[in-house]
Amino acid sequence: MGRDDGTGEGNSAYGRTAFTRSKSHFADRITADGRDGWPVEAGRYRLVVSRACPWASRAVISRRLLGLEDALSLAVADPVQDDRSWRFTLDPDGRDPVLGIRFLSEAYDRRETGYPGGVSVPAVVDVPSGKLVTNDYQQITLDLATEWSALHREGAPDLYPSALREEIDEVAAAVYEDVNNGVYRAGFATGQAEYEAACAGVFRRLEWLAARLERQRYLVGDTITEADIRLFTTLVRFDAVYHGHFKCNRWKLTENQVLWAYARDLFQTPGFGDTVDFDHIKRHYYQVHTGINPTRIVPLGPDLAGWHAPHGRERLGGRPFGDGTPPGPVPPREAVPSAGRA
Ligand SMILES: N[C@@H](CCC(=O)N[C@@H](CS)C(=O)NCC(=O)O)C(=O)O
Repeated sequence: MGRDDGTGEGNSAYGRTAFTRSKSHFADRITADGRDGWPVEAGRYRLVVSRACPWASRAVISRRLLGLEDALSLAVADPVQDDRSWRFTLDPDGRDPVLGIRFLSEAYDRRETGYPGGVSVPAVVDVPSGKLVTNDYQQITLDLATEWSALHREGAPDLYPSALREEIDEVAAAVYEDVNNGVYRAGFATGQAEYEAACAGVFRRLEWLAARLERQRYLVGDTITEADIRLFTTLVRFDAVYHGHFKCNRWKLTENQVLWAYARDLFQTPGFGDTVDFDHIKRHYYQVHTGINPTRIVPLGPDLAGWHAPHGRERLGGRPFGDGTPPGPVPPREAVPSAGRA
């Protein structure tokens, strides 16, 4: 595949020294007032994701929880990129049926001719013009939660409640640095000391999170928020890819009683586990990062049956959806194939 540099980066910044993650290049926002030229509008935009990608999976979960499936359509890329990056090889004729393109890079090119940076998911594309609007993974979910409210389903939860924003931002920043991105810094370290610092940071922060979650069901307040979505997307990948492939192996998620129960609780909540494709996750990491897995062999484990075991966290109280309700079933066209389900 010729992608031996880690590739999880917008501009291939899996550098020779310390791993650094680039800022998203296209940061226009789709807003209720359309101030960047992109007003919220049902049916106008397409969310392009890989189910393998933790940053894209945040948006897939938020979209489900908020009931935006009909308003914002979804394109799922092949989990294994080629040297032209994300491609629509899962679709008939290898073309996204709505955008009519074979590679996500075509939407980037329509937005900026000769764009020299990398192509990344999540990406939101304007369907009429075929242009990329944003690949700003940090902002996309916040905007789905706040700017898209006119199109939310009835009973949609408030994933970014005004009164808790400061605390959510603070927890999310720590989770980003040490956990979401910490596993990548460990996995793509090119020196022993760099790896050890990143790996130790991952587990220090996970222990801090476990202490916090021992007495409260969710990370901030007593309902599911943006903070939980961001932690979940790393935890659900932990044993399948980060423990082995990224060498974050002090312990497995299943060995930490609190975090394992917390992750199972979310996994079993409609909108979380029903978006997860373990087949895409494993094939992407093990087959694409040939620098750290040159044989491209995908391991058979871990056993995924435990994700459905009772978690017992109801005893901590909490109201998963606050005054709202859980989302309905996954639309059949978006169901995760059985090969990827736990
Ligand atoms: N680094 C991205 C954040 C999202 C991201 O890293 N996505 C990964 C997938 S997990 C990606 O699309 N990488 C480009 C590639 O693998 O070709 C950005 O700067 O916007």
